[in-house]
Amino acid sequence: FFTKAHSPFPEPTLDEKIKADEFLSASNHLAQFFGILGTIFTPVQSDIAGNVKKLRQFIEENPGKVVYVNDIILLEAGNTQSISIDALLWLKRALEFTMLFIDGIVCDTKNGSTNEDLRPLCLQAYEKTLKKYHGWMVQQIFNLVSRACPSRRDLLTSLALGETDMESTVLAQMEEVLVNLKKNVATINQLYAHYNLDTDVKV
Ligand code: EIS
Repeated sequence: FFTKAHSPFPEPTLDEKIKADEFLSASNHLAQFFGILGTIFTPVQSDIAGNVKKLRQFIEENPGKVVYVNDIILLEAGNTQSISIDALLWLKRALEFTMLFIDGIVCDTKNGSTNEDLRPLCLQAYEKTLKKYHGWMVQQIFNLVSRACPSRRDLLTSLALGETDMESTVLAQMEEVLVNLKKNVATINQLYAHYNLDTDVKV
């Protein structure tokens, strides 16, 4: 699932710009990660795909103006009700959650502290990222849904798309994806901080 052939996250340019098209394709691909986790997670996949769709729409409506994700912010920073700024913010948060969850799996493997039960990593990632933006109701839903988190073994098998004996390959691919994913998230965080666009309004 995490192979190179599947739209990788772009390496930011030297002046920290992120190619919009590649970023959105990679985000859409990563959204499918939740479909792989199980059908109960399809709403998550749809939420992320919805963010990507809104951003693609914005790019279409501004022909020739958006090459980089940064351009979306530059064009919309003054608009207090920008759909695109909201969509990118939620997309970034979902990516950040996914990134920490995957990072947890990779780190535990390296430290020799693997656990078949991935729910603790899922909850840790949640607490560091999405929780503060979720009201009571959504937190309860998350808590419920997180119980359906697959075991480490099942997850790695699903990510190998049915092939056997792929565990170390899949883990190496996860680690590879994390490199640019982390850079992309960091760059978007800097942009939101710089233009003071982050909000802690809860859903
Ligand atoms: C954002 O979603 C949109 O993304 C954004 C805009 O519409 C904005 C509104 O200001 O909201 O509510 C979403 C949030 N997204 C905010 C949560 C979606 C997750 C799906 C929740 C599951 C629903 C199940 C329904 C069941 C109903 C039962 C009812 C019983 C009575 C391994 C475990 C992993 C678990 C989950 C990981 C979560 C990832 C991330 C989601 C991001 C999020 O928090 S916009 O859209 O701007 O494009 O218009």
